[in-house]
Amino acid sequence: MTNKRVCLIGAGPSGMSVLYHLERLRLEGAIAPENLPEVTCYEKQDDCGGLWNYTWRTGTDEYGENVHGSMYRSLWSNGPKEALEYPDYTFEQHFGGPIPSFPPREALRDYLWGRWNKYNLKPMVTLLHSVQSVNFDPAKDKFTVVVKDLKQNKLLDAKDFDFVVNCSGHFSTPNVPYFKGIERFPGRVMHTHDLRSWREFSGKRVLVVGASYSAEDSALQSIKFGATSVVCSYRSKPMDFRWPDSVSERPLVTEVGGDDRVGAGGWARFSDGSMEQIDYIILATGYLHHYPYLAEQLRLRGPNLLYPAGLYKGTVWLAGGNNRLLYLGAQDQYYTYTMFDAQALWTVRYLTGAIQLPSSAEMAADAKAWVNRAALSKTDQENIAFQTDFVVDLANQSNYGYDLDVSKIFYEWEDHRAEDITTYKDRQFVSKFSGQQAPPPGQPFMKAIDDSLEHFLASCQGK
Ligand code: FAD
Ligand code: NA7
Repeated sequence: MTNKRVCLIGAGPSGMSVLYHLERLRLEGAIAPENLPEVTCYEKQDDCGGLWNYTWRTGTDEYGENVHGSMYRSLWSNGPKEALEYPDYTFEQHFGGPIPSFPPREALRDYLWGRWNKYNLKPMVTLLHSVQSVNFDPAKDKFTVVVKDLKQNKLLDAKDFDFVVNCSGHFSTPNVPYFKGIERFPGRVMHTHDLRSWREFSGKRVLVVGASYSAEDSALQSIKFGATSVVCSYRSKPMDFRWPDSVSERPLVTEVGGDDRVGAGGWARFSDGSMEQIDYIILATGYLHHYPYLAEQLRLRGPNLLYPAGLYKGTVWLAGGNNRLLYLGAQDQYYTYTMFDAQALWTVRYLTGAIQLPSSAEMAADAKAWVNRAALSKTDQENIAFQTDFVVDLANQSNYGYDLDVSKIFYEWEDHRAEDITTYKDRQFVSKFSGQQAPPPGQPFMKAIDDSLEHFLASCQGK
């Protein structure tokens, strides 16, 4: 009997956690050789890191692939680092001392790499290879995967796999709604996926559509970089933070327009009948589950939810009944790195035969119970409690070895956000795993411009 062959798609935090646990357990001798799967990890970018790799590119890349990156310059963590910290690799271990609770993107990327380098994972990833199609062949009882070598601009011969583990992320294909008149709007219209710098908003009046994390950050970053005003337009409910005076909220935009003459501005009308003069439109309207390379019957669809339907343990794709396609990180996210990590260890245990699946009926019932509970979960507190239970359940099932419940940190973080949305990233938390109290940041978030790791570390040491 040959060992199971696994196709792992994507080397962001989720995919790398799969490689991490597999290698860790292999080195610990915890997997019998006959149960050790043969994993091929394809990553279309030129490095591991997923969304945490910054790119200046937008649209398509040099190989004609859709640009994966949705992160912009000046991105500081939106949750406290203590809520995403790996218990077996703390920030203190990585940086050799305490750092503030809300690091910039480069610092978080550096931290991820520190953990991956423990097991020298990068050589296990086939970079610059984009998965083009995944089909399940019932006759062979295998997935057939076609991959493109981007550097050679060449489709490789199809390969057969027993399992596919999809870790391609779901904050990369923008959800772009239409608003009446938008094709005649005289200013720039962009989705947050394509945002790279905030400097162009200096001196401008900005409309932000959306009422979630990207909308919040767009409003604050625009103001931070000199926008004169920001109007946020919500579909369901306002964010309702204590905004600076230059930020306001309106119900849904119904029409936009303006004057085509050079230099003339635009306007937006809202469902309450009010109007605002605006120069730029930022669509902070979220992302689509979009897996065009997966065969129709294997594709997860739908909105960004805490528990997408049809996934046992939020992970095993139930439709079709072969249970050998897995999705990691497909959830809406409070927990991030540790949630992916618990999911990854669960996946590794399943791939190596340590976890056995129950019957199809039991799996469907289990998934449905989570879906039903998620539907009843409305407030931030309920959502955090829901995801905590989800993560802890995965961790318990996979014998993770640490209690990943950091709900108290999340509740406190929500309180800080409600107190003052402009200062919550200046607050400090205590690490559950190192016991370390974070120091205050070198500069408050609303004043910090240089987002480089070098500057961040220097400013920590200056404290
Ligand atoms: P991703 O990071 O998206 O990685 C997926 C990988 O799959 C990519 O490397 C991609 O190139 C690859 N891939 C995709 N398709 C293919 C293909 N066909 N073939 C081969 N490879 C493919 N989380 C936080 O914890 N804190 C934050 O502050 C935070 N800020 C965020 C800000 C923004 C603007 C966004 C969009 C997200 C943010 N997140 C944040 C959440 C983020 O989703 C997770 O932190 C994390 O990156 C998800 O990891 P992942 O591996 O599941 O997906
Ligand atoms: P989210 O959290 O999925 O939020 C999307 C927002 O966009 C949400 O407020 C939606 O309103 C709104 N939306 C979606 N479609 C429309 C239309 N048609 N009209 C108006 N508003 C709309 O995405 P984010 O980008 O904020 O965050 C994703 C990740 O990136 C997150 O993990 C962060 O860490 C960064 P709704 O409330 O559903 O009515």
